[in-house]
Amino acid sequence: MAAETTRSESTNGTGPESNPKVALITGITGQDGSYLTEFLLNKGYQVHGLIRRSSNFNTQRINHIYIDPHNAPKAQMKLHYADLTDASSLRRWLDIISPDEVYNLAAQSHVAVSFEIPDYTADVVATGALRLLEAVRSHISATGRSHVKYYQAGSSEMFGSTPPPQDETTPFHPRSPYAVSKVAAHWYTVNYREAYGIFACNGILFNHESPRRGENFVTRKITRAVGRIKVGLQSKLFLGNLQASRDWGFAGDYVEAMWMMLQQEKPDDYVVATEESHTVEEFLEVAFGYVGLKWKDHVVIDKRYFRPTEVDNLKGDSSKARKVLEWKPKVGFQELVKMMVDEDVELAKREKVLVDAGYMDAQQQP
Ligand code: NDP
Ligand code: GDR
Repeated sequence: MAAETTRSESTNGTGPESNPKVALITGITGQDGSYLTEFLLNKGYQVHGLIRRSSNFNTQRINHIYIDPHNAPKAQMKLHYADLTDASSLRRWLDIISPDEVYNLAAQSHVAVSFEIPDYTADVVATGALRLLEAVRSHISATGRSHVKYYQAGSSEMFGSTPPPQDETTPFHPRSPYAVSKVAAHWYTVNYREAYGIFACNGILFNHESPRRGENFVTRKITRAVGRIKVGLQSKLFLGNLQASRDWGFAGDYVEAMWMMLQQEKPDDYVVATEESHTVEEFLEVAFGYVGLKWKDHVVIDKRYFRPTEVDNLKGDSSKARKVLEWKPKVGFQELVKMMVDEDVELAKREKVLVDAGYMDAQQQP
């Protein structure tokens, strides 16, 4: 991808003559950010993404849609440096970009890691959402742009130990620093809606996966291992609790629901889920079975992957989203697992070429 100066210097806040809608996305480099960007570009939006500084490029998931504004001044996706821990950067970009819709997807999103770095997780996930809401509020107050809409990436983790099925009325009982922080972000969003009349919505999304899922979430960890075991690059897969149940959908379907929430007449909160739940063990069965392997020959339980407090069973009731938004998932569980395995077998084959040519160690993962 192009040099960093290109990204931070690229914005003048003016759209092309056709006057497209303008979206601002935090967390654009993540799984959901990449699918949401593709979705909004297809709808004709101009998309601005806030990315954080990293010593390595962190834009792999959006490289395929990035056009250097030096080459194409009207490139419809632009990237800018900011951070949810830096309030001034959020307000500055809001003023420069003047978005119609703001999607707050940025997070330290790994539940287990949140037990290791709780302060940081709270700072980004809870206070970060507050900083962005406050930036939106003060931007509206200074400019009168009261039509700006805000989406908050809420999570089924907020339900924690409350038994399924979980819907918008289910009490929260969060079980990790990450989940507690998401509960705070949820209520900040409700409060800014009630106190200032901001069009702010909480999407309470259940787990959603894809071939772009981070490699240390359990689904992708499994499908990466299946690919590598299939081509002979790996033999063991170390996992924690196999009995946890999750309502797993496809990320591509879920970003559509985010957008739909912001197209309604009134702001509200919605659960987004497939309404089907499977254990990690069932995921293993389908993923290994699909390529003719037996998971029990390869999986080793490692206590280090157990969490101090676990969320045992999540299964959403998304009746409200299905009725009001007319949203429903298109990709089912089996199809999702197969899609991820197919992509990861291809990825492993490419790794194998590098290993066989002596360019990569089999233990290494690019
Ligand atoms: P990812 O972990 O894939 O992406 C997180 C994004 O946040 C990345 O772009 C990351 O940047 C960015 N980020 C992290 N810290 C900061 C920071 N301090 N300042 C600015 N940006 C930061 O998450 P997903 O795409 O899977 O999820 C999107 C959102 O939805 C998250 O808020 C997540 O908590 C929430 N969610 C996800 C669900 C799921 O199943 N995927 C379900 C429910 C909610 P970088 O690339 O540099 O790391
Ligand atoms: P989750 O996703 O915690 O639901 O959060 P994750 O894939 O990390 O865990 C799902 C379940 O699998 C069990 N598990 C393991 N998990 C990981 N990561 N690694 C392992 O080796 C392993 N072995 C077993 C876990 O204990 C857990 O029960 C995701 C994130 O995307 C959040 O940001 C989001 O809010 C929620 O989904 C909804």
